[in-house]
Amino acid sequence: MAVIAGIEFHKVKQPLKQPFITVLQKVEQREVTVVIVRDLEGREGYGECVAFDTPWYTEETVTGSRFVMEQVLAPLLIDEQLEHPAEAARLFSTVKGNHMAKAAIEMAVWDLFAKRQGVPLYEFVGGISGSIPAGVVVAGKSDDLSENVSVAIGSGYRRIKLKISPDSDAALLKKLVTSNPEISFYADANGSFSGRALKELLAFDQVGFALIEQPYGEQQWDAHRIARSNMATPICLDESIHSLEDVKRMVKKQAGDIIVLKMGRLGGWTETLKVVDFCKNKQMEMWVGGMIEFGVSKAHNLALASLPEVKLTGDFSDSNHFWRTDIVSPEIRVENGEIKLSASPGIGYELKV
Ligand code: OSB
Ligand code: MG
Repeated sequence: MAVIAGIEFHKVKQPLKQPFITVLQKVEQREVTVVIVRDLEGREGYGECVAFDTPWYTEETVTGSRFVMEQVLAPLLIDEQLEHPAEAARLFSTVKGNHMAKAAIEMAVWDLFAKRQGVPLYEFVGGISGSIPAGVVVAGKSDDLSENVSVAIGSGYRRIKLKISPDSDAALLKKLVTSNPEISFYADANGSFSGRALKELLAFDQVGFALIEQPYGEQQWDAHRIARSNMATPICLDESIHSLEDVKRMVKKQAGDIIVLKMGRLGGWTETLKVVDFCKNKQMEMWVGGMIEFGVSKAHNLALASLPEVKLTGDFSDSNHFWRTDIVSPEIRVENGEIKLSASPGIGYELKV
């Protein structure tokens, strides 16, 4: 039983080391809100809200989510006695949408509970100790692609996600994939094939990608079903999946083979664990997706990836991939293509904000 005695919000804003360019947006700087919850004994739990400045990935924004967290969600949680962190999600259930705002506060509550028990968060959620395989995203123009892929391989990554669009050069990608047979390449289209002929997507079926993520728009279940039935490459959904209900819809509509877990998009640990359970029963593969986030969100994601049901390699890059200095200590390090889970209680990283 824990009483949530205090909730604090901190703005974190940093330029990226290099602009992150996709069909959706050019991200040059990143602002997030770090959430700290406190119990009566003064213990702290940490969360991170991964909404972007403008609604280009989901409807939420940094400003809007800060308002919802401070003015709407925090009052629902403050002074409440919780037996289990999932009760935070129940307290928030009267508030529509705003998944990233909810997820951030819920993350902090889960971290707090793990710390109260004196166990690492990965253990608290049922994960396995050890290391999480690292994966990096290579975005940007095709001229730099081979060079960026070589750098990633040199840094130890064995899974590389490439951003693709109908303008990508399938022949060049195929050369890149076939010349690096030890690397698992994912493709992420971020919905950019929406409104295009199936033929344009089929050109990428021969590349040798382990999966293709979100070729069409969020709601384009039929387009995804048709693509899936015509392709050898597994279809993986990211933007389409906001809840367990969406995962059920994907299965019913036969619109995808694999899902990307993102706690912000799904609304927090509680919903995400339900999704993991459902996918496990359906024998559906999952992996944990990144949000150009800082170390707090990344540490929660590492705990999520430690679950035995999560078998595919996620977006887990080194702190210094995006940032000059991360907000956690120690920083998150990729060594020999892996990130070692921290054995310290909770998320296992100290906060530097
Ligand atoms: O589509 O997976 C995506 C970043 C922001 C928003 C959406 C996506 C991404 C990424 C970056 O691909 C992954 C990372 O942070 O490593
Ligand atoms: Mg994606």
